[in-house]
This record gives sequence, structure tokens and C-alpha cells, in this order.
Amino acid sequence: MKTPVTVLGLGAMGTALARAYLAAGHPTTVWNRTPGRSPELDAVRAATAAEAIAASPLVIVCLLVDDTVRSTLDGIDLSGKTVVNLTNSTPDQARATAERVSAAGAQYVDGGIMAVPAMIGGPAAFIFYSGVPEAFEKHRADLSVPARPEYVGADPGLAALYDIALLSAMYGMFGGAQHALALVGTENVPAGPFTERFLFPWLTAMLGSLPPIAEDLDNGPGDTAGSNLAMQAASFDNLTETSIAQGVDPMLVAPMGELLRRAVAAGHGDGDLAALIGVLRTPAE
Ligand code: FVH
Repeated sequence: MKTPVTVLGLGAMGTALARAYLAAGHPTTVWNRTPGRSPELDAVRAATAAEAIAASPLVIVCLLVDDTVRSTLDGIDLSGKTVVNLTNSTPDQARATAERVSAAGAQYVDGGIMAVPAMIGGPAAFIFYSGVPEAFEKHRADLSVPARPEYVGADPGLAALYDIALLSAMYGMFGGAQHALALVGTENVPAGPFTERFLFPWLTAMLGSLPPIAEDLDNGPGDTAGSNLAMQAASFDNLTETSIAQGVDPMLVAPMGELLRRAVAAGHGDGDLAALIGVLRTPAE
């Protein structure tokens, strides 16, 4: 028999998770604060979170934010359970939840979902996990149902750190793309063909610069430096100037111009983009 699973939270993501467990044949119990969500799920519906938790050894929590996890779990006996919290959290929130959950008798694993609901159960979805290693290993097969599990360490805050790092990269990329679309839109360039013919191929080609940047970070600058920062800082003003001239708020690109200027002022004009990471780690005065 497959491990019985409880899913707390039937928002878009909790529903996708519950659907994946049901499809894989796991006895699945669900609870949601507002009753009646996702009526199509053929799961056991618990009236309270405590009743839902009592039903399964593996409890998956997928609520809006950390506060909601706290208010949902506090005061419930979690003895003998494995609690896997997939709610988006900061590393410190994850560590604090780990303490509270283990004080209530459970083993805690934190997770960061790298997928949107439609990707759950598909090949591109993965989930970072960190926390009690034995609990993760015990449920590795169960945790493989919704997405490929990527265990990153015993510190319960690590999955959140990896998650936030990837989300930061994603928002940076989308921010840049949105700025580009806003710019060409001022001259009525249609977004679809521009994206397909130029934006997507350009970003895809530029992603090739990431491994050399990582290599520089790990092993020091290599022989072949990329485009130097002094040049990039000098031409960056044109981005802000063009945005303003076209009536587009430069708020998404301006911080990168500022970082380039700081890097050059700190003596990294001959360096390449890898040098920016050290500057980022040194807060501006
Ligand atoms: N959806 C996505 O694209 C992303 C993908 C990556 C991971 N995130 C995180 O997953 C968490 C849940 O996200 P969601 O998409 O399921 O969010 P909603 O559809 O808005 O559902 C929110 C659920 O949280 C429940 N809830 C809200 N407040 C409370 C509360 N005070 N007490 C108990 N439950 C609460 C809400 O219940 P209700 O409003 O229906 O009663 C929903 O079940 C999230 O951390 C994402 O960052 C999703």
C-alpha cells in the first residue's frame, strides 16, 4: 500500500499536489481553511487540520505564507509525523518552523517548489528539500510523486535559500524582458514576433555566459574575460536615457547601472560580470 498523505491547503498548488498523489494511488486526505475548495478531488476531506494530520504519517503543508503555517499547526500534536512544508518561506522562517514542529513531536523537512501548478507531475518540475535527512530518505519515493526531489542539506533553511535564489534569478529575467517589451511597445512593435524572433533567442544565447561566470566565482578569474565592466558602465547610461525618452520607467534596469558604476569605482573596470557578485555582497555605504 502506498503511504497515506495529508495535504493542508487547497490553493492552486495544494490542489495540484493532492491531484498528483491521488493519481499515483496514495490514500489522500485534504484540508483547507475555506471548505469546498477543489470539489473535483476524490480525496478524503477532513473538517479540521488536526483531523487531517491524524490521518497520515506524511503531512504536506502548502499554504500562502509562513504566518498561516504557524496559525494552522500551532497547538496540534504532531507526534510521529513527518511534516513537509512547501509554503514559500525565508530561511529563518523555515528554521523557526523546524524548531516548533520538532518540539511538537514531528520530523521536519522544508521544501521550495520550482514549478507552477500546471508543471506538477511533469518532467520539468523539481522541489528543493532540506531538513532531517532520515525523514527525507524515508519518504524519498513519496516526495518524488509531484516533482523530482532535490535534497540540499540538513539545515532546514537551505531549501528556502535555494528557492529564493532561483526566484530572484527568474524575476530579474522577467523584469528585463518586461522592460524590453515596454520599450519596443512604445513604437507599436508587436510583442509576439519580437519575443519569438529576438527576445527569446537573445536571452537563450546570453544564458551561455552563466557557466563561465560561475567558474570564475569558484576558481578565480580565468584567461578569457568577458566584456569588461568599464565599457558596460559607460554604455549603460543609454539604457536609462532611452527609457526616459520613450516614456518607460527605468526602475527595473536602473539598479544594474548603479551596480556597474559601483563596481568600476571599486576598481573592477577590467573585470567581467562575475566581479559584480563580490560588489553585491558588499553593501553600499
Ligand atoms: N502557484 C504558484 O505558481 C507557486 C509556485 C511555487 C510555490 N508557490 C508557493 O506555494 C504556496 C501556495 O501557493 P498557491 O498557489 O496554492 O496559493 P493560493 O492559490 O493563493 O492558495 C493559498 C492557500 O493558503 C490558504 N490560506 C491562506 N491564508 C490562510 C490562513 N490564514 N490559514 C489557513 N490557510 C490559509 C488558502 O486557503 P483559503 O483562502 O482557500 O481558505 C489556500 O489554501 C505559496 O507559499 C506559494 O508562494 C506557488
